[in-house]
Amino acid sequence: MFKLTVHCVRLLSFLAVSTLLINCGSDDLSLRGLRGQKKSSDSTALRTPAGGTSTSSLPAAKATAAFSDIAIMDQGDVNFTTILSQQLKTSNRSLFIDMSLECGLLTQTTVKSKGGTKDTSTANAAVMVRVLVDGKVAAPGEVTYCQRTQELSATFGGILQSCTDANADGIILASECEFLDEELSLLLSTMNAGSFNFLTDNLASGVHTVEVQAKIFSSTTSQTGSAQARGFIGKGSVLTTSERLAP
Ligand SMILES: [Ca+2]
Repeated sequence: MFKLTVHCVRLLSFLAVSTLLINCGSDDLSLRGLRGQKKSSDSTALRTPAGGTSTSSLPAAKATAAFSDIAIMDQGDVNFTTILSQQLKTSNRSLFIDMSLECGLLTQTTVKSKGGTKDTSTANAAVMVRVLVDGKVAAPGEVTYCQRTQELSATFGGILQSCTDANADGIILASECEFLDEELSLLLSTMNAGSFNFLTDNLASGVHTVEVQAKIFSSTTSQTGSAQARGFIGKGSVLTTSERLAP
């Protein structure tokens, strides 16, 4: 029987001013066999540090798993923030951490142009993940789970509004006509799931803390038009296994 703790972390920062980390609490629940995972006699245990579990009471285990329903939405940047955390007691020196995450991007660009002037807008968004084991970054370091750069350019003549013979010479030139910008917009929003394997070795025997951290980066540029970029994180799961590496 696998003993799991599912904990829910929501990170809300809609206003791009500050981020608020809300721990939605943890509930112990038992799962009879994690889908796709081999059963073994090793107990699978998960404890959240916030739960105040005494590390001395943590049983030795070969694997631990955690699931989370995270919602990060931000107009600007979110620095590395812990989205999943677990502890594992092991005598092996190496930990393999398999982190799976739903990763979403929204990029929107609008260009406006008249009189043959080129206008360009760009939007760039990315979600990066890293894993800390006992506070140290596990290999291979920072990994990009999703990233997009969107650039939109246009050179328009403009929309003719009205013409007047301003200098009363009986001839109406283009310079005596009023044009409004022609406009073009493109919005892309995608969500994908991906996973990556992280590794740390040369650990001492004992209890180790694994923290998964995510970061959202976005940047935009525009001239006459406008642009926006956001990153999203959906559901995540992390499976940590303790193994003895071949020499
Ligand atoms: Ca004229």
